[in-house]
Amino acid sequence: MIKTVKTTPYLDQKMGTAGLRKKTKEALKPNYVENFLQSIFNTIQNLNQKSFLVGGDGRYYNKVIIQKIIKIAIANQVKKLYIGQDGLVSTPAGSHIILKNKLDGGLVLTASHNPGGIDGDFGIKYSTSTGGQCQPHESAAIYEQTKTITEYKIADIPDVDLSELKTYKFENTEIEVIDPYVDYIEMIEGIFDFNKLKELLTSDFRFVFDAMNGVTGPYAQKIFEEILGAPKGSVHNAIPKEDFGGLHPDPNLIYAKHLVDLMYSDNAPDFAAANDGDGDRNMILGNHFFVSPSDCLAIITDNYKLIPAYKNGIYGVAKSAATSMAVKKVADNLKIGYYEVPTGWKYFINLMDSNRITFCGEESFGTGAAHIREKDGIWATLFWLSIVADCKKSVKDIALTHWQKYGRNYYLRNDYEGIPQEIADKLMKDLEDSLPRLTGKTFGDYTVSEAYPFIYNDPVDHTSTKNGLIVHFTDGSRIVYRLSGTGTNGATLRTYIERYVTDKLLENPEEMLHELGKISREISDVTNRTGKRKPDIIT
Ligand code: VG1
Ligand code: CO
Repeated sequence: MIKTVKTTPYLDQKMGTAGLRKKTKEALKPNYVENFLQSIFNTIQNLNQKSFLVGGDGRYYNKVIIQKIIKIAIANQVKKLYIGQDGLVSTPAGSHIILKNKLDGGLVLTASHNPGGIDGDFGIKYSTSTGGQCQPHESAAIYEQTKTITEYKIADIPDVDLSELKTYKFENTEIEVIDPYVDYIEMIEGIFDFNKLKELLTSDFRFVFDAMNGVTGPYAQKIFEEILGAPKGSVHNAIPKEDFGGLHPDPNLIYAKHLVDLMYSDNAPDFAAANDGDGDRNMILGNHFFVSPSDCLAIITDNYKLIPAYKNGIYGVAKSAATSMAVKKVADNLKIGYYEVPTGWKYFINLMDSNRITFCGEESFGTGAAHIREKDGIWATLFWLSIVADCKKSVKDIALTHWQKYGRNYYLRNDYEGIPQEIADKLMKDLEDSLPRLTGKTFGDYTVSEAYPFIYNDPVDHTSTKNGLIVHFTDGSRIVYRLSGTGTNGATLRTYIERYVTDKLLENPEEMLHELGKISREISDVTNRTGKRKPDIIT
């Protein structure tokens, strides 16, 4: 019943910012997924005592991969798999299930905000018992396995039915099909004041949640419509689809344009939120208003007292280096700890586990807290609704009041996509080498105060990680450069640009950052090297 299959390594199975992420067609190659899974199991001791969560965002090919996971886990004598019904589990719910049941880890099958389908992307996020994705040294060990693998083990059994909540036993492995919603909902109900939220959502307040045909649809319908009483149909694109209904399930101004258009129309609702494919990202919109993710983190932090779970105080707050400095102003004012980490949620985990932070966020539409070890789109939505319910102001007025108190960090991310890897690597290397010569240099109205590669020393395990190059200007403006670790098509250069002002609070960010955008190109020499005169995507 257990077979050992000979295989040869693929040499491209290094995990990026959030797990393994590739074109779906890569995953379809013979033994591609099998190699990766066996490589993970090869790095774990005593598998017969280990239990894992399995599920995903419902994208194309997940169902096939889940059956492979089951069979390879059985052959490797894993003690138990908890599998979300129909193969579904959101990234935040998965984190909670691992923590609640004290599991040894989990495999969440998602390429997150990347498109799905045969021509889209697939991905595997591998989490450990922390409830969050594995640390860099763990992914490095797995990568070593993938480079030398010669065989994998697989059980020869028929596919397991995942449509019913049932428990199976094969050899020494138990397979339990679990409800992927109930535990998460119970947990989230313990954080917020659901009575207050219900009052808001059953009033004439007009609310839309867009699940972008990803996995949060059923979670959102249960929470916002069934429990909190929002009108039926408030959750849009609510049914998880293998190709996300053709949507690019990335909740930003470009890929959620349909929602943005609605919120900027004459008939705009009061509030809208969108989530990405696996439910960890969020975008918050008000009537004719967009909340930038960096501001989202700052405003949430400033309002922590409104939420029952945090009213007695919070530990510090952390952001990725690329995220704007807005939250630092709040942290300084509240006199709480403040940390800056490399891009990727895994860097927040040690800070949460050591009670250094409660909230954290990234500019890439990620906000979250220490209730789990992943970012959480529904949590962010409920937090914003709680702020609205309490201060009875529009989303726009909430942001404006915040900027009047703290000033505004105008912020944009410019992405240059599909650059040949060697060109991108050379650009970054040359840019890094040029940083010492930048200090004191003037570009138009802006003078560089310091420029350096961002190096992070984790306060818990003291390993240094290099991620991104930072250029500071004397007026508080910043430009951060880094290469994406989630792209599946050549390299993507991300340029993060911000400018701090205390007046001119309601201007157009593209206008406010126009000159700095040009300076960012001058410094990186991107146009010369790639032929690109402007970014492919601005968010
Ligand atoms: C991007 C974002 C990063 C985020 C990561 C995973 O990574 O910039 O902030 O943590 O995606 O997001 P990169 O390396 O392409 O810049 V998701 O929603 O996978 O979990
Ligand atoms: Co995601």
